[in-house]
Amino acid sequence: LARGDRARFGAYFNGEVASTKENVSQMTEQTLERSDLGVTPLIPEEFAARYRQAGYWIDQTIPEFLLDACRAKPHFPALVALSHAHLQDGKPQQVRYSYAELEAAGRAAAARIAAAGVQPGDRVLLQLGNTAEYLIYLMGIFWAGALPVFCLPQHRTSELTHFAARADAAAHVYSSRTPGTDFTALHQDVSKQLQAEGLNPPVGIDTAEPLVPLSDEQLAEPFVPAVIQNTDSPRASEQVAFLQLSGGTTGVSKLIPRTHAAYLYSVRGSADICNLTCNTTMLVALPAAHNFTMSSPGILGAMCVQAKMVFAADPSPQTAFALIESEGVTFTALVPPLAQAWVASAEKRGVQLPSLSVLQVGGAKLAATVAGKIESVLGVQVQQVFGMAEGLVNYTRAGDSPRIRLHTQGRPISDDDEILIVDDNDQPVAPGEVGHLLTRGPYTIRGYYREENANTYSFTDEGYYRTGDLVRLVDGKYLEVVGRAKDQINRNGEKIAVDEIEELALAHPDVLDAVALGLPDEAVGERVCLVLVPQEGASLGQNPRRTMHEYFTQKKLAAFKIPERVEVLKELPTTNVGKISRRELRARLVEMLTE
Ligand code: OOB
Repeated sequence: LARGDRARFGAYFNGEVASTKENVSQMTEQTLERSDLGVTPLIPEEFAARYRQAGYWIDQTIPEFLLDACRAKPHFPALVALSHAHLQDGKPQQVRYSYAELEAAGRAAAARIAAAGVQPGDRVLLQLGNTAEYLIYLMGIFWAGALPVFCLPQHRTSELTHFAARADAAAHVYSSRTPGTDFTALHQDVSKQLQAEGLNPPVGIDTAEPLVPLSDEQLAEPFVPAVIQNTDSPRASEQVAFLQLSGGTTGVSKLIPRTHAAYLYSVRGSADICNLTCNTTMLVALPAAHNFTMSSPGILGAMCVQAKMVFAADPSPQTAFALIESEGVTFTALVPPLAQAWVASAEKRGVQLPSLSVLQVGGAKLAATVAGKIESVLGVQVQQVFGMAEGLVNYTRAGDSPRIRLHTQGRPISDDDEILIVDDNDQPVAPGEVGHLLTRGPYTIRGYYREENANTYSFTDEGYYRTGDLVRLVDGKYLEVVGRAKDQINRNGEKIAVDEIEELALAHPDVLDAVALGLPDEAVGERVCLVLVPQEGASLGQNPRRTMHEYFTQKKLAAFKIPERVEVLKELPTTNVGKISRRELRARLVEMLTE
């Protein structure tokens, strides 16, 4: 099937499997075979029925949600952000949109995306910073009936080629005015790479080119967002809406298929827990593409209640404090290292942020001491958020005691979020003991997109997701994250799979063995450190860090993943069963660093 046909026929992008009524109903009525999970990660019907019954899953798609959001209070302020399509003295200009204006811009973006050849059901790589175009094109992609794939602005050819190939992307949305990187060249490089692999390159859509505004007549016409024309499919709201990126532990990030109904349930639940209203002014300081920023409660949570969103071009205290003051920001979210930087800056400069009432912190473990300082120095209430792009999100609540607020990472959104804390043999640990967190629930996925192998070990037979986090239960329902069992580095809340770095390092001709580790760091939480054993007789030069930096840059890897510290050893420490001991290695390096 051609790309367009496949999209039209396949409820879950696999026309081959899902194109007949029998197949679709079979798929929804029983647990899928493992082999199908990679392509069609469905929730078994008995669970789906329960989630509908409980009112969690309502029959609304994200495109419908977005349209309703714009029309509920059309004259309310929706967005303040820099625009790459509106310049002032050659620089991005600050623009303001009401909800009605946002609808008009989103519809113009949808028209542009459709005119570029994107069809309902197609996947579109969205790769923008926190600009007005981010939200406008996000809406445009949904309203064109397509599925966004949330890339980060830092991603380079290595990552983008993988996502484009895996998702069979029809378009790549970027801005040629993003400072510091030539995105037109990046787009061309990705296209060239895909063509070399015999794949169709995505069409490029440059958001720095101004949109053609719709005429008053066009705006007055009834507008119905495009949908996949698939009469055989089950509820549109229970189909996949977009692909989010996983942090990954094995190789390059996996794609996370999130469905409309399940995702919107988490959005409504989050907006409710966080007490968002149309009087909220939310500062969007973290990268917009993150699941945290998108839905916890984030951009979609703000839209859910017609709050005002203010996009910060960067999350530095300088930029953010000025916006908080000028726009009267009441609510925002950060990762722990940034929260710490805000506290330090506010302390030093004697800054007060009187309008701000809640600072959410998540994406990595927040130290209780820092949590306390956020409250005492910034004069705001801290809200811890422990979530994952695969689903489950936990929050501390406004009424929680300081002990809970400062020392735990909260409790789940839903009463139907199932939590298991188990030992290495999947046996439940005693209450209060540390164990592996497994979870299943109304908005947690049952499998990654087209990852049959990974799905067999990332999910249990009962459909629980193995989070890779080590947690313990506090007061019977709160979770405290105490560590991590997965091989991942958490740098500024960005997740890096050690595997991806090690595999690339091993491909270097002078490298015999390689281990990537996260080393604790004040400024970013953890830094990527690479320990290398050179091939016999080979050397990695006078400055191995520089050698490897050049090598990884040449491999076109996102800069945040490139090791910031490289150590060369003659051999790696091993455990008594002969495996490389990461623990021992980490201890040795920490010791070296503090010497
Ligand atoms: C969020 O999502 P991801 O997919 O980038 O990363 C998920 C992982 C978790 O499994 C955990 O290892 C870590 O990030 N994490 C935390 C944490 N929040 C996330 N570890 C300790 N304490 C926390 N508060 O990071 C994400 C998604 C939605 C909302 C918030 C964060």
